[in-house]
Amino acid sequence: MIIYKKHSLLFLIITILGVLTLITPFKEQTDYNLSVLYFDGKKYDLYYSPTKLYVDYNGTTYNLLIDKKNELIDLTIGDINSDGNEEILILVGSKGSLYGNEVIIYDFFIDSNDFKIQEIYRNDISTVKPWKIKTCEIDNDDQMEIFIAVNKSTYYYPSIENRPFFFNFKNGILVKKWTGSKVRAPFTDVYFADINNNGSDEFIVIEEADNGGFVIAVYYWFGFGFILQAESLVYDTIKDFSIIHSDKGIYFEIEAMKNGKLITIILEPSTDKTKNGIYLLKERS
Ligand SMILES: [Ca+2]
Ligand SMILES: [Ca+2]
Ligand SMILES: [Ca+2]
Repeated sequence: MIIYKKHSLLFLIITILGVLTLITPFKEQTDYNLSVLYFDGKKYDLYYSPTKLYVDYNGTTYNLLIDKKNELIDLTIGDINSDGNEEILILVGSKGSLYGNEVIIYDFFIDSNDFKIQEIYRNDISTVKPWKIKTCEIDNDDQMEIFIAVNKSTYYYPSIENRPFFFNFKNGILVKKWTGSKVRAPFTDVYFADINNNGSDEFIVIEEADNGGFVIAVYYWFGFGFILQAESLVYDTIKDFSIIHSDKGIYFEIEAMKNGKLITIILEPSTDKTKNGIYLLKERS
């Protein structure tokens, strides 16, 4: 009888664990993020998860991720053809993959009061292993750039490393603007924001420091490449990075390991210089 009880207890624990494992991915599946898409000056809601991407227009759902074999790796929105409406750009890849296979661009329009989604571009870029896509405006010329982070080797740098690729969308295709083998050092993530409010986004890169650790480096576009404008001190690791827009300007909030401790730090531009003679992204005290 006791053995039976032990077995039923074990069975109960296994059942609970089983139910929990079933519940956990289900929770993630329904935990959509909300983004905003402008169309004819109006806002539409765009919902996404790794396996879902849809627009809710007047209560009707329009699915974009139709191919069930694929998952969403990353997405971005932006008016890449300068017509006043934002397009949706996505990277899709095989289920469970860190890298995308295809870049797909969708446009939206109203036809006889019907909301229509049109795929305007699709390209297999699996050979360069893309993992991040972002629209940005690096040269203030009314032609948005499309940034794609890829993971590949190059002729001069044969090791597999993250590389920054920039494109423009011209005549219905992605045209290379700048495809760097690297900026200054290997990077782990990138962001864009117009920190100095001059109409051009700065290229904000989390990169490896020379002697270990990581720095946040801010670059600006200058004609045919990027110039380093500011950098942070070196941190053991940078776990989280956010760009905060406030009345007093833009600053960064990071979660970083510093001297073995995980801390939240506010970084802001300053006129102090680092040992490299570069403006310091200073920790707010
Ligand atoms: Ca557009
Ligand atoms: Ca541009
Ligand atoms: Ca700027």
